[in-house]
Parts: sequence; C-alpha cells; structure tokens
Amino acid sequence: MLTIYSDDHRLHHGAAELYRGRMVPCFEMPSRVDQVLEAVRAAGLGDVVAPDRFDRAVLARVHADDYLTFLETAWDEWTALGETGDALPATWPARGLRRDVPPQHIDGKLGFYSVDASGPITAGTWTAVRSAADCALTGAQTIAGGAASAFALCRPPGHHASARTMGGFCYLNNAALAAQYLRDHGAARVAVLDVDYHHGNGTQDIFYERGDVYFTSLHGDPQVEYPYFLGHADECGAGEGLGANRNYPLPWGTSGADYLAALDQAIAGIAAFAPDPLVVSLGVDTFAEDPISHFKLRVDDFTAIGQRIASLGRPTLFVMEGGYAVADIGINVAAVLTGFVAGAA
Ligand code: Q9C
Ligand code: ZN
Repeated sequence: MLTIYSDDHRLHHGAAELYRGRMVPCFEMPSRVDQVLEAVRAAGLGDVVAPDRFDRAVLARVHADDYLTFLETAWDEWTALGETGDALPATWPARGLRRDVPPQHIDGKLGFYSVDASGPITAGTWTAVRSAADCALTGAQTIAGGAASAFALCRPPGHHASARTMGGFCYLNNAALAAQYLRDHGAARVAVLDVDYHHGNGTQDIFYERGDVYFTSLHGDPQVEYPYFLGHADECGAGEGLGANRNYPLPWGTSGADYLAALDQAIAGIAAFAPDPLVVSLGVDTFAEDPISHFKLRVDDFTAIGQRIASLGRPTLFVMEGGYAVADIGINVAAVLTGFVAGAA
C-alpha cells in the first residue's frame, strides 16, 4: 500500500486552542504525523511518496471560491492588523444574525467561515492545508489508476470542514476532495466510511443531497460530543441523497466489541450501496487513551477494523483524520492498515 505524505504539514503548528474557557496547547500537533509515518515505515507497508500538486479548480469541486480565497488570504489580513500570533475567530453568525453577507474585516471573516475556535490559522497553515489536500487527491488518483489501496497521510485533518466552513482542526475536507475526484475520474458511486471518534459533519454536509456519494459514520453521540450539532441517527440524506447517509452515534464508554458490532452494520450499508471505490476517514481518536475522547478501543480493535473494511473487497483510500494520543497514534493507524492488508489477502 502506497503512503502519500508531505513534510509541509510541519508549517501548520498552532500554539493554542480555546478549550473549556482556557487557551490550551493545540491537541492537533505535528508530532502526530511523525509517529504515524514512523509506524507505517516500521510495518513495511510500502513506499512513501510525495503528493502531486492539484489545481485550485480541483479544490473548487468541493469548496466555495470565496472560502478558498479566505483561506489563502487570512494570514496576511490578520498580520496587517499588527498581530503576530495565530489567527482565531471569536464571533459567529448564530441564530438571529445574517449569514448571507460575508464581512470585510478579518475578525468578521474568521467567524463567518468557521464553527469554533479550535483551529488557528498560522503563517504556514494554507501551505500545509493545500499539501494535505494534495496528499488525498494523489491517493485518489492512485486508486483511479487501478491501485487496490492507498494511504493519504494528511495533516491537518479534514472531515469537519464543509464547503464553506472550517472547524474541529479542519480547513479543507481531504476525504471529500478525494471522493469527488474519484467521481470525476470514472467511479459512478463512491462510499465514505468515517471511523474517526467525531462525526464527520463536513463530509456529511457536502454530500447530503447527493445519491452518488454514500456517507456513513460511527462516532460519539452529538448529544454529548463535538461537533454537537450534526451526526444524529435520523439524518438519512435529502432529495437525491435520501438513503445515502447513515449515522451511528455511540455512547461514551463504547467498547471495542460494541464498536465492531456497529461497524458491521455500517459495512452492510456500504455493501448494499455497492460503491466502486471506498474512502475511509481514518481517525484513531476512538482509542481508550485518547485525551479528548471517550471510547475504549485497543490496538487489536484497530486491526479488526482494517480486516472488516477489507471484507468489502473495494479499492480503498484511507485518509488520515484525528487521533491525539500521540504515543500510540502510529501503532493504532498501522494496525488498521495492516489489518486491511491481511484481510484483503
Ligand atoms: N470538549 C478531529 O478529530 N474540540 N477533530 C473538542 C471537546 C474539537 C476533533 C472539544 C475536536 C475536533 C479531526
Ligand atoms: Zn476526531
């Protein structure tokens, strides 16, 4: 299995995020990906290659033009205020406020194009974000070219980003870009399986009214878990997409056994949809020792996840999402990927 990776991720290193009323060091840090790269190499999974560069027009297949412009220019507009630290939003267009007029001031833009204050914009954020998207798109290109599997080692992650909104450490939706690329290059039907601990609200929103991309997610119940405002079981898609969205919200404390039982249901849903390729939003923040999550999975459960995904027998692109137990993130990701390879053999 080819791994696609860029050192550019290092250029995105926010100092702090707003967490329970305090500014705390960012959970989403460069060492996460260093650990994964090392574990992937140690597992002998296959070559590690740099991504190709894709045009802005490819990003615009998923993201709004004004949002891309915002991401490209936010740091310069922020530093023009005289600020030298990271850019973070602080005011949002919630109920009772207009959201049809993008503000001109960068403080207003930051709120207009975000849902929370978890993801700073730094000097190198756009370069890193763009390269992460290139990793996912290169992975999709590899699958479109006939590969059985690939691993896009993206950082920052993407599944909380929607067409026009950043949030939850995410800026561009790497998995959605990959799924759209596959649709644009020969695949009639694509499924996205999201196993990150958090609901993939961005991916769901992007494809919610489409019948050609099936989205299914297992995650902490949004009643008690970020992103709080999407990811319920009654969200089944709309219009042409009715029936092509399936959520499995699970309680705090979910064990590996209970998780795998829900995964079997999600996988049955994917099999019934009969996609050409599969995109997996691969977060390992379901790990028992994750510092911001509440599931109880252990390394053997991650191997089992990979094996079950392989049982679908589809060309599969894994896209890196969350996982914040840095000491174990590499082992857990490698377990999923080696489980997949073993299951596919
Ligand atoms: N008390 C990903 O895993 N902060 N993003 C949650 C909960 C945001 C996670 C705070 C978590 C985002 C890609
Ligand atoms: Zn997550």
